[in-house]
Amino acid sequence: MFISFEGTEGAGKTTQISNVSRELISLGYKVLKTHEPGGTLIGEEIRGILLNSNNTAMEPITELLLYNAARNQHIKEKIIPALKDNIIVLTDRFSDSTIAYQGYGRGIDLDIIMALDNIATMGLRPDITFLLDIEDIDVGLKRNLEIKKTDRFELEEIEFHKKVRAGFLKIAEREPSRFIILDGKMPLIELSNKIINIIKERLNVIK
Ligand code: T5A
Repeated sequence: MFISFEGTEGAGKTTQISNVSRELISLGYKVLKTHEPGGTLIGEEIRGILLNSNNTAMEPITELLLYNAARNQHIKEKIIPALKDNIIVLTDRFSDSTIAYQGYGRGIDLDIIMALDNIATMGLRPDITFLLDIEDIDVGLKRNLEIKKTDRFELEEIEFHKKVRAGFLKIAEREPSRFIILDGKMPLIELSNKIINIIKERLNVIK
């Protein structure tokens, strides 16, 4: 099973992936916890370029190509081999982030985004995508500020983040069978329990 977690900055994806992974491992499943951009040695180098707040001159198309380059490496080197081994893959972001950030956020034509996505992913799509949604963008940005996280995207204007959030909601609306939208402001444990129960149901382990 291939599961992605999406959302705007500081929505709680990393925290939820840790909790879910721990629970699934305790139930005897094999789990790969990974993230984008990154997840491979080459991908982590690309991540360094993408998130470096000094790279203010980066062109939107350069950014788009780098995310896709990292993703193709991630899929071939880690995700596909894990899925072939029956390992549950939990990824912190995947293609929907590119559609939301580079498409709806930066304004790159969605046809260009999807054409590149088909090349990079070879059509691979998550089985389930949890969208941790926070209506008030500031909540997530403040959470990240508190832990001193200020990369190139956290420094973007609030309007950019609002467009990204609206983009995620539009993507989710188009694919209701894949997306599960949850309130990212819910208490941590309550949110984890909800996510874990949904995954267990899909895995048919609830007796
Ligand atoms: N990007 C990425 C693109 O533009 N295009 C793409 O194609 C891709 C793949 C990646 C950046 O790249 C962009 C998007 C991103 O800007 P990143 O460092 O990987 O950057 O950062 P994010 O994925 O955005 O992750 P964040 O670190 O911003 O947030 P998370 O993982 O959503 O949040 P998390 O779990 O680290 O939590 C943040 C803080 O909030 C607290 C946590 O304890 C932590 O302190 N918290 C909660 N507090 C209260 N209640 C809850 N429910 C909480 N959940 C978490």
